[in-house]
Amino acid sequence: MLIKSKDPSEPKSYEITPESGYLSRREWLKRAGYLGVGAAAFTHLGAQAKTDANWQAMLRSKLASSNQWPSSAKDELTPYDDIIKYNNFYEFGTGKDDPSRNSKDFKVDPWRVEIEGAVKRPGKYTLEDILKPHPLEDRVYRFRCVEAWSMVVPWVGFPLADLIKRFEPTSKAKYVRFETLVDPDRFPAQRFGRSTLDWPYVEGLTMAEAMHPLSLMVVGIYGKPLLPQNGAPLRLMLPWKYGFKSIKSIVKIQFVEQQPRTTWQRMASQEYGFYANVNPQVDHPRWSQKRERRLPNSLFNPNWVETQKFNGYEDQVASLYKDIDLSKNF
Ligand SMILES: Nc1nc2c(c(=O)[nH]1)N[C@H]1C(S)=C(S)[C@@H](COP(=O)(O)O)O[C@H]1N2
Ligand SMILES: [Mo]
Repeated sequence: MLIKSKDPSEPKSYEITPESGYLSRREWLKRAGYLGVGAAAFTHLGAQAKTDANWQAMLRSKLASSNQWPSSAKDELTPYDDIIKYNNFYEFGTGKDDPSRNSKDFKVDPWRVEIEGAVKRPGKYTLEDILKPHPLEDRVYRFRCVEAWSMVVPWVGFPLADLIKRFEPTSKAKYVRFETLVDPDRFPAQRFGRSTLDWPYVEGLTMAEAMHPLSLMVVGIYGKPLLPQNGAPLRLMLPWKYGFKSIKSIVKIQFVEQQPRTTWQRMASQEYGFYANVNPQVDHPRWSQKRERRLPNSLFNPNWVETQKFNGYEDQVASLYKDIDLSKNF
């Protein structure tokens, strides 16, 4: 990934307490009775909705009943304005401010999510089909880009595992492969062919990673519907992995036997691996991963914080990797 010279208009610095806000959030959800979505998780897909008309209203009413997070969260939240103006989304351009500038006219509809491969319920689903049975959860996660900047974001979404279970993967499903929309009318950078990335943007997870309770399918930020620059209408959030794994604007989910080849592996496999777990002990070939610039920050106050192994989620995810060498499988 390109590291651009510092933009003096970057947001200003502030203090932050480096400790997980996620656990206190879980605690809060438990107390509020939001956890244990078991029944919804196993709801089968009903008759597929025929129009795109209802999903936005459905999303707004679901957001209205989430939209809260504990004031006791240990990490100070990154302001909304920074989250929606400092982005990586190469379909809109490679600059950090390209996604917010070039997505103003982006229309989500029509949108379909295609489910393929080793599942009992493949098909093309509307956003209404996708959203319907899932209660939304607010989750404050740290988010760490491989370029060594980070944010703390109150995402709104639902567990990826709950969505996956509805499609009934078979025993042949070893990995999950995701694709972003390809549409040069909606994504300006795709009009220039393959000059920046090879479209579609592709990401992948092992089945165990995809089913992990931290893996979130995101539909909102700060209680508001996801904006195009952040990956509307559906994007992943995998807080223990570098940001590029959290693919935006998903239109395809495939269940496959072989490890998928991902976009950044294809671009530079010596720099970006399949796993991409946040790891201060394994430097990027071109820069250190020991610390990160927490947004908001500035040229004069970069607001460095120590990078934590698995971005601070080691207790929850380390068991997924007990049998692999993390310096080889970076
Ligand atoms: N389709 C797509 N998904 C993507 C990207 C992209 O360029 N295209 N960039 C990735 C990278 S490098 C990061 S750091 C995050 C940025 O998410 P944010 O802009 O919401 O902070 O999105 C990830 N998902
Ligand atoms: Mo990134």
